[in-house]
Amino acid sequence: MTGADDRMIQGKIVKGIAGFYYVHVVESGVYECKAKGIFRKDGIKPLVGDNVEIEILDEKDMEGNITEILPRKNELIRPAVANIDQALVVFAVKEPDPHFNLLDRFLVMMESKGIPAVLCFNKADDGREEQAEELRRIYEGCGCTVLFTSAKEEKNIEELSALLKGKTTAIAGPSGVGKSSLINLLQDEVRMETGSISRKIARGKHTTRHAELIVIGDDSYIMDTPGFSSLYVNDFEKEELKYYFPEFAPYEGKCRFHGCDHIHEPGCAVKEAVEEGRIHKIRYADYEEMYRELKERKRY
Ligand SMILES: Nc1nc2c(ncn2[C@@H]2O[C@H](COP(=O)(O)OP(=O)(O)O)[C@@H](O)[C@H]2O)c(=O)[nH]1
Ligand SMILES: [Mg+2]
Ligand SMILES: [Zn+2]
Repeated sequence: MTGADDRMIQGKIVKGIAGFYYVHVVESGVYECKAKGIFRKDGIKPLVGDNVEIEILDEKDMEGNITEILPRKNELIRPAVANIDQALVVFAVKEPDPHFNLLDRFLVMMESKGIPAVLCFNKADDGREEQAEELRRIYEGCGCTVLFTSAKEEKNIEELSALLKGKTTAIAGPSGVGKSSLINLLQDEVRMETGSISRKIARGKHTTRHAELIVIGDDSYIMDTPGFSSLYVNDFEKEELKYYFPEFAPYEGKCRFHGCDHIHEPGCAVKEAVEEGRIHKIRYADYEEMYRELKERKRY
């Protein structure tokens, strides 16, 4: 088979439907591919997010066949997706007011899985500076980048785009906070830069029922999925929880009792910091609630 090698190219699976995989190749677009023989050969099923090698079968119709799945950096089960670099956690400054407990669960989940998070408060429209400032205070020690955007007024969209550049990002957050609006704006930036969108992707209208990566730049992808919307913190021990609150770190080892869980132990440096306003009381209250949940779980 002469010339077969130069028909092999690399891309990323952005969508999988009914036995077809849609593979995005930088500068070329999206190829509709089968994965003939891959399962038999490697014993694994391709996932959205997989970096793959494809053999082009028809350049004009953009059809190909996946011949190799490249090693995975990580793999999430729900939603089923591979190679997530970071999470973008989106809440609104108001309308709806942020649900702090849910927000903190997202952050804890990402921390516990070692996935870096960017926290984005959308709907930071003109006139909402005070609410935004309060949120900045609550989350200043949370260990992730905090960004304020307004999809409506197109504020800080370039900054957001810069944080997502070259990465595969899972977007998480409750409905109504503006996730789809932000994604649309990010896609507009791609359209303006490249003057085109991938035709195979453009065909269907977006549904968020399946894991699907949306191309927002040459090597930048974002995944919108409701699979992240309800969360139980349950796959670690209660003693571990404190390590997922980065603002507690400066006080670790300073409590009277070794192995203090910062709940009701006397002489607790974390509780003292909460009382003095060095750790925000909202973050601590959510810590307490999650801790109790993890403790209750033990009884069953
Ligand atoms: N005031 C304001 N409204 C916004 C903003 N972004 C989105 N919205 C509105 O909020 C509603 C929900 O937006 P949508 O993008 O569908 O949210 P999703 O459910 O998180 O995907 C829509 O009516 C949007 O027009 C914003 O920055 N400011
Ligand atoms: Mg949406
Ligand atoms: Zn303590």
